[in-house]
Amino acid sequence: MARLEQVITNIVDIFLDYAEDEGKKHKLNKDELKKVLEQEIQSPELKDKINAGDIEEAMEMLDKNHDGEVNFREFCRCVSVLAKSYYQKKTGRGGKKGKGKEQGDEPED
Ligand SMILES: [Ca+2]
Ligand SMILES: [Ca+2]
Repeated sequence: MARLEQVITNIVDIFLDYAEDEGKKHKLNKDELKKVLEQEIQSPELKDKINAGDIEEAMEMLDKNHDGEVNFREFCRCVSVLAKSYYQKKTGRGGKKGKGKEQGDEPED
């Protein structure tokens, strides 16, 4: 399978694996969320981004519609936050509002 396809199917499969564990089959409750964050994210930096150390705070941050659970849309947002944070770390971009170097307009990539 192509790399991006793998990523896509992984995101869906991981979500469902944990979401189907208990309660509503297509939502992560607090316990399920805790397990995903514990088992599927190892890097302390990424964990920090979503407050994975404190499940109450992580849930607060991810549960945008405040129903007490993380649905797939909310989970995708979480993955996206993590991907952006990794991207910033890797490229040094997109973090703060860019000052841009003095008139340096040459493309670098
Ligand atoms: Ca569930
Ligand atoms: Ca929710």
